[in-house]
Amino acid sequence: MAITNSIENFEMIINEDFIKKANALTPELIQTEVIPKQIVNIVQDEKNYKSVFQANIDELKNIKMGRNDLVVLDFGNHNVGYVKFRLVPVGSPPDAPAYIRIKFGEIPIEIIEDSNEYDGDIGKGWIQEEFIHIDVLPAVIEMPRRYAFRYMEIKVIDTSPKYKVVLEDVLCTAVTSGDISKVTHLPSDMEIDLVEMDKIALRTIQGCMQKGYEDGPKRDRRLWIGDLRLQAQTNYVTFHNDNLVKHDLYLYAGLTMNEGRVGACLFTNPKYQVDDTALFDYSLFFVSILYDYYVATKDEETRKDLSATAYQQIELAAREMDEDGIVKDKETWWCFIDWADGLNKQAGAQGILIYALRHAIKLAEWENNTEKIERYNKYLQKAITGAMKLWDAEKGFFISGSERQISWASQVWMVLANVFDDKIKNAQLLEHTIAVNPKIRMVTPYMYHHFIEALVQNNRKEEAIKFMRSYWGEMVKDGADTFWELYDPIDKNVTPYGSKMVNSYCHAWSCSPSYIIRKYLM
Ligand code: RAM
Repeated sequence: MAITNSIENFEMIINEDFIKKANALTPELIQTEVIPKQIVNIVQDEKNYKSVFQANIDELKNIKMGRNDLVVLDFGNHNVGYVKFRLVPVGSPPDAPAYIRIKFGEIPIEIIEDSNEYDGDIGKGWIQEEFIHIDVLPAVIEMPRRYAFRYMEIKVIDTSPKYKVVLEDVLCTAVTSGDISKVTHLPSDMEIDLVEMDKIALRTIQGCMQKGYEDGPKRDRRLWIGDLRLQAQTNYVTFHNDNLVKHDLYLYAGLTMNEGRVGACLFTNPKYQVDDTALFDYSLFFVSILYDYYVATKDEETRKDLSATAYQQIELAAREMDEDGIVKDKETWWCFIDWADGLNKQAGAQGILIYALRHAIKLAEWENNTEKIERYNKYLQKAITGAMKLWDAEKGFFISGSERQISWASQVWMVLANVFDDKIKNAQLLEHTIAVNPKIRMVTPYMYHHFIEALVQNNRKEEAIKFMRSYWGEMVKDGADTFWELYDPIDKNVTPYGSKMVNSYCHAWSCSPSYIIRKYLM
């Protein structure tokens, strides 16, 4: 499904002071030079595409390529950066341009997929593939974009019958604003598979740490606030780049849309621009991100600057409750929650409103704002009453929407919102969900993150670890170097975009194992 809905009569409201503060916080990127480690073949086994060793990288100089020859280079792990190489002719003087195709893949299958077959809903331009004519040889080719990849394939479409080409000096300048030296080592008694998951999660968030917290360095390469919340939480226990969170918070508050609503995502190039998409849950998460940021940093100035923006998100969301305190459902793509097909968002949205209200009350308490404390407590009581109207005591589940849908996501968010205010009941609901396994399941690591956190917070650590293993652990077994945007161990071809070719395989919201391990399991 493409994200197409825009808000009506969209306008952007700019707060220049906030933009100035964000600008001053824009990080310098750390650059690292990476060279390919080996030459590989991409092969298919029973269930997967994988790379197998073909030759040492030193062999590259001996590989003379003419029409339809190709070579796949393996950089050893996932990188985000700029690539250059030299193309040198061998044989007679080049009597025609060299014409080459270059593909970059985060995972092996991206090298195999044929972009001509792409028929997805979102822009084909996300596929990392370039066609280049080189008129004068030898030449240094500096690739035009920043790529996210482990594998690079160079295919010679043609040279001429009289000459071939050889590749030399292939180099990637990898970039990030995440300094790995700031991350502490896990205790030596941590189980080995959790250590491995943590390593992959760290690489995932590091790839997304650029001039802001991007959602994915391959796609969408922009700032999405739902992703930011998980990145920021993970950052506080790993990279400690709190200024990058602050930078993004000022940008979101500095570029709101109609009525001061925080947008779902932001563009930073060629200029700062809020997208014309608003999502109920994503706007509310501004409140929670500010709350988390203050808890982590005690930065009074930022809290004071940005609390008005947070309060406005509460006012806008509270309007969406009906007289019974239930968040009104809509037909449109009004709230995100998860990419699960057919998911009704009402109960999830109800939970998120309660979750954010609890944070807004804290923000109000920190500034002794009695008017706000009272007001938000009233909203909170109303929203909890509304939530309980969605409770189906007979079934033992929260229902959502006019069809009374029962999904995993609805239960998880009501638990995180602590509607019952009772850890035993919360845990029972989670266990009931696991036992019944409602057919509207979870398909993003983002939603799994919330499920795992709900388990840990309600004394179900062992269960949480078990699910981390059966989800992120499975991804590791399927060859993840960085964690993927979408993953369903039962349906490995899951994608909301009509084609897996544009799925992102290093995605911000998937970095949560490092957060869970470092916050709750140490
Ligand atoms: C997709 C991306 C992004 C997410 C939105 C809602 O476009 O995965 O990270 O936040 O959906």
